[in-house]
Amino acid sequence: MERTLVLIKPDAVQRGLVGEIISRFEKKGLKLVGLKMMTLDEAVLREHYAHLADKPFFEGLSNFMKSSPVIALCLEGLEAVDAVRLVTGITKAREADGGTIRGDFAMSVSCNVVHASDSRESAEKEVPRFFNPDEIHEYFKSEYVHVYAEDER
Ligand code: IDP
Ligand code: MG
Repeated sequence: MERTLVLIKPDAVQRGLVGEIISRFEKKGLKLVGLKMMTLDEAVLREHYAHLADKPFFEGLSNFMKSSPVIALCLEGLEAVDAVRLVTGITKAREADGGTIRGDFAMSVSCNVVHASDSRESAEKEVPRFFNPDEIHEYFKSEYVHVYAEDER
């Protein structure tokens, strides 16, 4: 099973959407294996958004991401990286499909309520960026019997 990183961003924390967002991922059938609230600093944001460091909006993005705590989630499931990105919706939230988290809860390209790893390679770097090994919990989830067919488990 694959693992991926989600950050519930400061706008969602401020707007009281944390429970709803976690619920969407749970209802999809993803397994929550890590969860914590954290306040991000400049160093982690520079690393996390290195691909955007030369963009004019980087400073604004960084200030936004530091403006309140975020909730970090590690989610596990079959092809979880792509499944979580689908549930998340596209970056420009006002154009994101209805039914996705960004499509249903956001209007902004910047304040788009969640971050989700965009590939397996990103997820493999991003999960350890936000979670120590002892903060990831391995456990049996009985629901898997119904979430997946036998040959998918
Ligand atoms: P993603 O979050 O959908 O993977 P990325 O291109 O990796 O999108 O951008 C990371 C984050 O940077 C976005 O989620 C958004 O918060 C912010 N961002 C991306 N493009 C813009 C922009 O054009 N203006 C302002 N903020 C942006
Ligand atoms: Mg991205």
